[in-house]
Amino acid sequence: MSELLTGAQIICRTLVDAGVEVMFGYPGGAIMPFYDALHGHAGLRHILVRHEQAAAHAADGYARAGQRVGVCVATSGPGATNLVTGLAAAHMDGSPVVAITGQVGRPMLGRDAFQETDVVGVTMPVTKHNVLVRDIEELADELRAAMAIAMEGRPGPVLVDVPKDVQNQKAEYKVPGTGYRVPAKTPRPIPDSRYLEEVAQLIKAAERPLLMVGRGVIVSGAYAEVRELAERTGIPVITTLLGISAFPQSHDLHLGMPGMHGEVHINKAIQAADLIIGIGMRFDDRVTGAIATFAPRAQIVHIDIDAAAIGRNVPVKIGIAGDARAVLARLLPLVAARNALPWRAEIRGLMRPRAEAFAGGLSPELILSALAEVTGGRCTVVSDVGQHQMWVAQRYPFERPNTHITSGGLGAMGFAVPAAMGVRLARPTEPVWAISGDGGFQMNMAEIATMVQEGIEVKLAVFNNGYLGMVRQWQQFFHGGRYSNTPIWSPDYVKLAQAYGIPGFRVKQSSDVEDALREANKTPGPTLVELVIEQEANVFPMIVPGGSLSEPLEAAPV
Ligand SMILES: Cc1ncc(C[n+]2csc(CCOP(=O)(O)OP(=O)(O)O)c2C)c(N)n1
Repeated sequence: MSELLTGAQIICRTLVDAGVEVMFGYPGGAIMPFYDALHGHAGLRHILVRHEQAAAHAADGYARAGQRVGVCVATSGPGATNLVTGLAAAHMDGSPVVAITGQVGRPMLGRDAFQETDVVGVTMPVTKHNVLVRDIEELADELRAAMAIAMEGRPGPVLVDVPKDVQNQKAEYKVPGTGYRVPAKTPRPIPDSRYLEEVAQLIKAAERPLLMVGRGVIVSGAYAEVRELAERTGIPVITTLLGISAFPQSHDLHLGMPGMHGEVHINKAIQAADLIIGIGMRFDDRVTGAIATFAPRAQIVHIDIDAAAIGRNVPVKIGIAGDARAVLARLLPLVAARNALPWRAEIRGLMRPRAEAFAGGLSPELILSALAEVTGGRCTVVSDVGQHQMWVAQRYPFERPNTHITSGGLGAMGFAVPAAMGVRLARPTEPVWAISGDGGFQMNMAEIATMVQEGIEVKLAVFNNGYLGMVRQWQQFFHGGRYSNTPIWSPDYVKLAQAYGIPGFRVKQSSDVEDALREANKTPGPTLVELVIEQEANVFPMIVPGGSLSEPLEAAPV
């Protein structure tokens, strides 16, 4: 069965047929035929953002929360280049985003035409795959391939660039199955059982073993398998920044986050461990600190779907390239029950009271426990980048899978507000809180207008310390206290909320935190809470950049 459609209509049909329901975008000259085809199109909801960066982050949030492809759309030139940060964030964190960009017509390509940018060239390093579609006959298949590639293996962003004249051209729309070219898939090798046996032996023999889990566990849905492995062996579980919520925080075996802002006993445990099993994580520098001194006594087993990640940063004893859930399902029958009670007691002995950097005012501890209280833990927290992000990661009690979303790899300030819109659209019945600093919030706060126009109920919390806090902390510690360009002025956030027609609350006293968060949580529609926190509070503990996990700072250096 076939029918004659324009390229623009083919894009719409292909998206609908692939099950896409929502997309985030911004129109412009080179993508106008697509927007025309979208007009009144049943089944495709388009969210008009205020900046294309927000479209990419929102698609990313939607993809992470919904575990499906998130779609964003932009025009050529500035529209497409505005997507780049969002694509890079999705690329670093393995999120399946498909970007569709308009391009100047084919006869204009390479002529410095108005709003012509080689977006395939620009986005090459920040996408898994990208393509300029020159032939209308290939348009539907390229889009289908884009969606498959985005989801396949380690998920990631794919960009499809469509010249305006291709959008206007007519061709037969072939439904999948007629001429549909299945995208080339990398075959997933089944791990050799010899290696799995060896891993089981290492687990049996280890005296100080640790599990270190990352976002790969969330992507593959390996919660039950990780939990079974931990409970059967008594091995404590460390969750990386992106692995937070892959394992319940309150579980006896849960330790917390490692690395630059990991608790002292967690990093010391890593340094004392004789076996580390990393699952769905990358051993990136924020986790390892100085590689030369990382886990000096440990043999490392690394399980990750991305073969290129294995052995890239740390030498491994055994590397298994595969889906976390599939590998663990094959490993579990080989693993004998054991416990690690002496080791766990040793780790408990390394624990120490948290260095509380708050002389007065609102503490993040108080704010985050109040948030968990008022939401009954039934909420997804999307954090931005900076000190508040680390406080959320260290202190919010994440119990349910995949309820913590942040830009970990790229660390893109401005992520939280738009990403939270995508999360909310993927989880329309769950409270979604975007937690930002006053710096990151101001980067994409224009998206409040999108929320109002589209009725997207995101709850906004701004930790206002009057500084680009994390950079100020580094200046205090490592640059002689010279606060170069880190004091940052904010508008009156309550008035800002009013200007957008949403309720706004300002909290300065601890006694008001819970009431304000409760009110904001239960008031329908988007709401904003400004939390005025101590200006020069610091995140502790801290490993000096490039330093060893064995040498945490627990107070500002003098
Ligand atoms: C787009 C972008 N620009 C710059 C940075 C560098 N950076 C990392 S944290 C930070 C400060 C964040 O300040 P704020 O949003 O107020 O949060 P806080 O650290 O105070 O909680 C900066 C500038 C970044 N991560 N992303």
